[in-house]
Amino acid sequence: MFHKILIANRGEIALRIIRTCRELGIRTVIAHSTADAHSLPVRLADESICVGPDDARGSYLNIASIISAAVVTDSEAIHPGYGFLAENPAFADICRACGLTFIGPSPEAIRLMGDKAQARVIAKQAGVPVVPGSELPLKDEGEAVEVAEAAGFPVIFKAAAGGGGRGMRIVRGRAEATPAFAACQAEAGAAFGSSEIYCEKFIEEARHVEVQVLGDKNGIRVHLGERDCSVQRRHQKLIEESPSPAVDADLRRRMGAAAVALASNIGYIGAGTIEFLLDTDGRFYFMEMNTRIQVEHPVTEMVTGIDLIKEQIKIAAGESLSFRQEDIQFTGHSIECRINAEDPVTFTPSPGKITTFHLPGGPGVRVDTAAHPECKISPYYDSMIAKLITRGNNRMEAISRMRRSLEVMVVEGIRTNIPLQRRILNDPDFIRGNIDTGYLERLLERKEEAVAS
Ligand code: MV4
Repeated sequence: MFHKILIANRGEIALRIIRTCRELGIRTVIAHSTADAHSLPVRLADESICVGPDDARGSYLNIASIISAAVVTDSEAIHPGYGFLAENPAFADICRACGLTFIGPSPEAIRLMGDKAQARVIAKQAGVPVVPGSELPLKDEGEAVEVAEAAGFPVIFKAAAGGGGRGMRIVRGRAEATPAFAACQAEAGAAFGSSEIYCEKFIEEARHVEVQVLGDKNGIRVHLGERDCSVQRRHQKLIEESPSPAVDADLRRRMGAAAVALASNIGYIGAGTIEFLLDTDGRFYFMEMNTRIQVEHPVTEMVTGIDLIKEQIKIAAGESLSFRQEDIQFTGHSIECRINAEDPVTFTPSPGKITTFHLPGGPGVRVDTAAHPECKISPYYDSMIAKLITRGNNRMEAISRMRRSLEVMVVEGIRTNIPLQRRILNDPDFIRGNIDTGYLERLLERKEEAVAS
């Protein structure tokens, strides 16, 4: 096992990694920006090292600075958390070249799954259902129209180097296809440095359901069930839960087997997530694979009892998985609400100093946050300030615990989306589990029920 790990991240995930390292008896070094010099992760890690200025490009994304920090602190491994360098194959390559263990999959696996068009081909080869569409990146407008017509409108054009909803265009008819293709291609080129585009049939009213997998060096691979992430706005997830209200034991087994088949096909080692679309007829289709730990990993931990960060670290250290698929039991239900520093109506970021910060507690309540009273929420980073996670013996108990938690959570000094989360948790459609990727947009259209602050 490692003696010392450098954490190349900030906020709640940095704290989350520190906590598991303490349990494992591993020393931690937090690499931080000047803006985070007084943050909780800096105070709680065993060591800290400043890697650059407030702007993430000079610090959390600064590969040379982070590698140097790991070397001078004698760290053996780097945990990238999520975002920043977590899915940067060049960074994983450099870690390897410098004799540092990147706590994550191989650079080859990151690179392979980072090309979303390539990932589709690999999924198909592994026998995993994919949405009808193009097998290779589209050459030109002519081919785009051809493939779109074969798939049947509506279709969606996606940037091969995109992902997570970036660089996508929904196309409802033939007339829109040519201009949409050109616009999508230009956007992709400017945003990702690759203008490769692929096409899929657009699945309406789908749910976003993703499967957590783990793989070790011996080729043992398991799935840890699914998370339903359908409550999102502009591809920003607001609420995640496990299990999905739309997935029964049989579908879980089939989706889990598909996810494991894909992971096995690429010899995947580490923690990963396979995203699927689940249509209204209960059919599922591969969308993309995320080769990192995800924000919403706690709901999986709450229903499986498995510490995913601990497993990531053990796998990276070369240890074998200590359990098999049949050992994994799913018990109860867990929900996560992301608490963001933003206006609950306009969604504009709301940085500033938190004056009052009161957290809920009691049975089945977990809060992952690095925020605290008197802390400053910086404008330089993501607006998520806390994750409120509840667990119950069933979905309704998890909802009740989330409702009572949201009722007593107080954040003053900045605006937050807590009022919006309260509204969702009291919405009859959400309570029924009647959610799809268009759910939140529809709720926000219903202006008559103003968000109660
Ligand atoms: C889709 C889709 C429907 N059909 N692909 C969004 C995130 C990225 N992983 C892929 N995404 C989607 N891909 C096909 N073929 C629906 C989404 C999608 C979505 C689309 C429009 C508006 C909101 C959405 C929310 C989640 C997923």
